[in-house]
Amino acid sequence: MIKWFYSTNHKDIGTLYFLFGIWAGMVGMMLSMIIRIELAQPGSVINNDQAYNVIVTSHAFIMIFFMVMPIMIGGFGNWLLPLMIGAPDMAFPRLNNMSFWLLPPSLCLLIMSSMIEMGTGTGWTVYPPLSSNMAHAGPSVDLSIFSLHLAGISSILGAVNFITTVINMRPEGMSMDRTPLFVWSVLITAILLLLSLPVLAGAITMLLTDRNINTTFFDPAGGGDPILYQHLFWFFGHPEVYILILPGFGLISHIISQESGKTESFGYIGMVYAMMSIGILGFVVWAHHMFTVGMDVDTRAYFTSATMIIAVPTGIKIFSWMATMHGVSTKLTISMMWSMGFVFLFTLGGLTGIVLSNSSIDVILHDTYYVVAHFHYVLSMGAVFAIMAGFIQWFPLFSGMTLNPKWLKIQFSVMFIGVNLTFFPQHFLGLSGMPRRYSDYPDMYTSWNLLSSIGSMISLVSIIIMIFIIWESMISKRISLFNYSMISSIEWLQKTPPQEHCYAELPLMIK
Ligand code: HAS
Ligand code: CU
Repeated sequence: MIKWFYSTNHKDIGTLYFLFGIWAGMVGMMLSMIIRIELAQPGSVINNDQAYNVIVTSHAFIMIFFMVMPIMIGGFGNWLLPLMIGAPDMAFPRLNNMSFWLLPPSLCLLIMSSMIEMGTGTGWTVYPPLSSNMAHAGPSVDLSIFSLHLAGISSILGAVNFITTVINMRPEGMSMDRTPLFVWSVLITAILLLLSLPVLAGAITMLLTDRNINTTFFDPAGGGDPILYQHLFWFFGHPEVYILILPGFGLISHIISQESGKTESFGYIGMVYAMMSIGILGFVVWAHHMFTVGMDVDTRAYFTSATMIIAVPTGIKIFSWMATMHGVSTKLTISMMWSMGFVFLFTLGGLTGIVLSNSSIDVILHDTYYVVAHFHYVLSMGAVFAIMAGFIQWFPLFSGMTLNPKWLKIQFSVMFIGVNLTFFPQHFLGLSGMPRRYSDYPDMYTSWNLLSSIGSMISLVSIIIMIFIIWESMISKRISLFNYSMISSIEWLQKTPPQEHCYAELPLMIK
């Protein structure tokens, strides 16, 4: 156990990322349950609007930076990428260890920021003047900024490591056009991280000096401009949403082609070019988050058109996945159920994104629950479904054990119902004008909010079932056949009596 702390092995570090991400995911989920309890009916439960905003902010930060990114890039990336290119490890193993260990202190800073004084109630966008020292006096926002600094350094170092690994450590004969799609997806994600995070770092550092040493980058009183912050934030923020989904695209491609009994995804080269186009286009559409700041009509027309063009490469991906599934008669496995759920619900979320990209419509829908519904369809049902699919697909590799397939099917059904019941009604709330980031609402919004809260309880139950399924696989000692095939594990099995096949030794034997 203790060796994991200083291990430089990509599998150990991948496992650390998984444990960290799962823990953060549970914290993030608890925060979301507080949100849904507050919004289950009109009136107040928390009785403190600043506290409500702090919870919303922490929920977003934890889910984005401490759940999805660590699991997808840190967990799956570290575990699978070196194996897929046949490399013995990552290019810089000790840097890899450092990338991980920057995250716990970063999470500590974030949690501390919510526990002291007034907390950070700014939303994950941290817009000034709300985040400036007038509306948010005290050290909370400063701690959140430091938290982002650390998480940002962690991601930049990780990105450098992945890019170097993919470029330098492929075997002879594996040209880039033969490199697996998941490896491509992580490479493109890493480039996006490397180009976008420094811009966020700049923006929040300018905010830090505005708050503490009287600069006025974002303060008109000294010649600054708060809109500048929004441009800098979204120049990072939009590529960030593709950072959250691209590794998921990679995982889904592998699962669909594997479970369809095909050697490769339909349209492999098209898939690579689609991911590259999404990555490049992701940098030129940022102002679709700012249609309400008073842009001139030409700029709005440009950002609307540029944004819509992303539907083309994304559509190529959706239809290629469907073509890969086409014409096969195989058993519907659990990871395939999650993958099909992903393709269906991600498309739904993508289509509402196209609706929002129309600037004249967005002026109406901006900051309403329609936006919340959109991004939870692409994240809670896109990114999270991809994580569930990948976790179930590769659990035997990661742990050496097997999960109970019947319970996994029940768990999938419960979660599928839960998340849709939570987020589908939010489209209606948004269309009828309910704003986001408020702790209360008029009576007319009660029904859909109650339904949404009931849905969130069902999702919570599904996550508890999942934790139980993982626990059950560990105590039941069902060693996966996958690991019998590994020489070290055969030796281990031969010299170990079956009653001692316990989970504690498994991480050691799958080296
Ligand atoms: Fe988004 C806001 C537009 C994809 C995440 N998005 C957000 C926020 C998050 C987020 C977190 O233009 C909120 C940020 C905040 O806190 O304020 N988004 C899009 C578009 C796409 C898109 C056009 N988003 C994502 C992904 C995310 C994500 C992926 C994370 C994983 N999003 C927006 C806009 C806003 C926004 C506005 C600002 C709203 C506001 O007011 O604040 C595209 O990448 C989606 C492409 C995918 C598809 C589906 C598959 C394609 C097919 C091809 C045929 C479809 C066609 C379209 C030709 C389109 C099947 C036809 C159109 C019809 C309606 C029929
Ligand atoms: Cu965007």
